Amino acid sequence: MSKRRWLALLFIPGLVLILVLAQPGAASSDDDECQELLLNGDMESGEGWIFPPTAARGVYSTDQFFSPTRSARIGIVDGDNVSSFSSLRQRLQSPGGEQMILSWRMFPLSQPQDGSDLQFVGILNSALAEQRRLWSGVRNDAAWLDCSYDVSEFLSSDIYVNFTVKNDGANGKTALYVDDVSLKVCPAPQQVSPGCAPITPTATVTETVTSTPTNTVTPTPTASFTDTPTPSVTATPTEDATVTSTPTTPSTETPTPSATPTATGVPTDTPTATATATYTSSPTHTPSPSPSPTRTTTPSPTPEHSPTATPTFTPIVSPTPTSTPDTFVCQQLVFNPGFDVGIDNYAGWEQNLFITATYKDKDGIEREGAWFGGATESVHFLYQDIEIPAIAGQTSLNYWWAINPFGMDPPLNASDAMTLTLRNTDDEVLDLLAVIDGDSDSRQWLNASFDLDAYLGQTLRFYAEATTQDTRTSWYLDDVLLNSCARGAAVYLPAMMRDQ
Ligand SMILES: [Ca+2]
Ligand SMILES: [Ca+2]
Ligand SMILES: [Ca+2]
Repeated sequence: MSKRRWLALLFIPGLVLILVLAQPGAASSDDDECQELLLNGDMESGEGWIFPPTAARGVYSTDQFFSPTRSARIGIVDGDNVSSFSSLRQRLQSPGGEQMILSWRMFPLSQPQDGSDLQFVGILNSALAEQRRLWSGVRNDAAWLDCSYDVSEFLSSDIYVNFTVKNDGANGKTALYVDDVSLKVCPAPQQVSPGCAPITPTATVTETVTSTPTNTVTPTPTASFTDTPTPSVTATPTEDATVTSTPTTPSTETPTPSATPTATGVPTDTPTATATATYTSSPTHTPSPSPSPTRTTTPSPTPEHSPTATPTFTPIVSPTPTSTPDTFVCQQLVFNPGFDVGIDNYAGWEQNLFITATYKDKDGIEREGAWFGGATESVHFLYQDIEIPAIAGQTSLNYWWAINPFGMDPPLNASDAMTLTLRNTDDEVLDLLAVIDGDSDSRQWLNASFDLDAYLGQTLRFYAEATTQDTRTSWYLDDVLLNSCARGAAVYLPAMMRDQ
C-alpha cells in the first residue's frame, strides 16, 4: 500500500473529518483550550524530531502517511536486516497544567512477524532513561492505528517522547511508521481511554481505498483490541501487557463490540528469592572481573576498597545436600539471575533494557542474558536490591559478562562503558565492581566473582549501567548469582556445597 499520495490528497478533507469523529482511542471533548507542545507532530517539516544515528536510522518517509504527504519511519522495511535500534524522539520541557495527553498514529510492520523484534513507545527522562512504557508489541497490522494516553505525571518535566523499533537482525524485519504525534497540555480534564485502536473509516472511504490491492481497513467503527495496556497510572516496563501479545491482522479478527481492557498487566512472577541450585561456574574460564576503576560513567564516591579479583571458593552443585559440621550450605539470593523469567525476561529487575539477547562469543559459547547498548547515545541500566543475611559464612557475587564492540564503529571513547557497582538502597555507591570498556577483553563470555562478606546483614543494590556515545557497542550480563553460604546449617534446599 504505497505511493497513493494523489488519492490521499483528493480525499483528505473528508477523511480527516470522518476519522476525527470515529476515533475510539482519541481524546474526546473540545481541544480548543489545550496547548500543543510538540514541533512538527505531522512529520511534514524537518523540525523537532531526532533520529539517533544507528544502523537502521529512522527517516521521514512518503511511503506511508496519515496527514498530507509523509510520516516518520523507524525500523527496517526494505533495508538490510541488521541488529539495530531505530528511534524517533523529541525533547521538551512541559509546563504545568491540569492534564497532559500524548496521542499518535502508527502503522506497524513486522514481516514476517517476528517475536524477537520489538516496537515500543514511551516517555524518557532527560538522561534517556525510560520512565514509562506506554505501548509495546510486535505488530504487523499494515494499517494505521490511533493511540492515546494520559501522561499527566510528566507535567512540569523535562522529557523525551520516544518511539523505538528493535530489530534483531534475523528473520522478520520490523518497522513503525509514525504520524500525527501530539502532546497536549489541557487546562480542564478530558476523558482519555488509554490504548491503540485501528482507524476505521466509514464505508465511503473504504470504497475509495479498496482500489489499492493491499488495503486491509475494515469498516467496523466499534472494533477494538483486547491487548490494551493496563491503565496508565500503573504501567511500568515490567508490567507491560502488550509485550507478548500475538495480534492478528485487523481484517481477519472478529470485532469486539465493546472495549474491554483486561487487566493482564499484573506480573505473574513474585520476586521472592528461592534457593535454586543454578550455579554454572565453569572451570575452563578464568575469572576476570577486570576492575579498572580509572573512570566511571556515574558520579560516585571513591570506592573505599578494591574488588577482589579471585573467587574465594569453588562451589559445586549438589542436588542432595547433607548437613555435616564441615559443609557450607548456600542460598542463592538473586531473583531471576539468568534473565529468563517474566513477560520480558526481566522479572525482579528494575531496568530500561526492554529485551534480552543471545550472544555467541568468539569461542562459540552462547548465552542469553541482559542486553545493554546496541545503539549510539544510549543509557541502559538494571538493578536489583538483595538482602544479605547476617549469618557467618561465605558470601559471594558472581556473574557472566561480555562486551561486543560494533565492528564498523570507531574505537570506544570514554563514554562507551558499562559500570557495575554495589550501592545501598539510597543509590549511594558502596563499591565499584568493574568498568567494562574499550580496554576490556572483548567478544568473550567471562566470569567475575567477588567476596561480599563485608556486607552481611545489609541490603545491597547490584547496579549495572552502560552508556554509549558514538558507538553501537553491546554489553551482556547473565547468571548474576549472590550466594550466601553458612557452615553446617542445612536450612536452604536445594543447595550448593563448598569444594573442600
Ligand atoms: Ca504527516
Ligand atoms: Ca527480526
Ligand atoms: Ca540467561
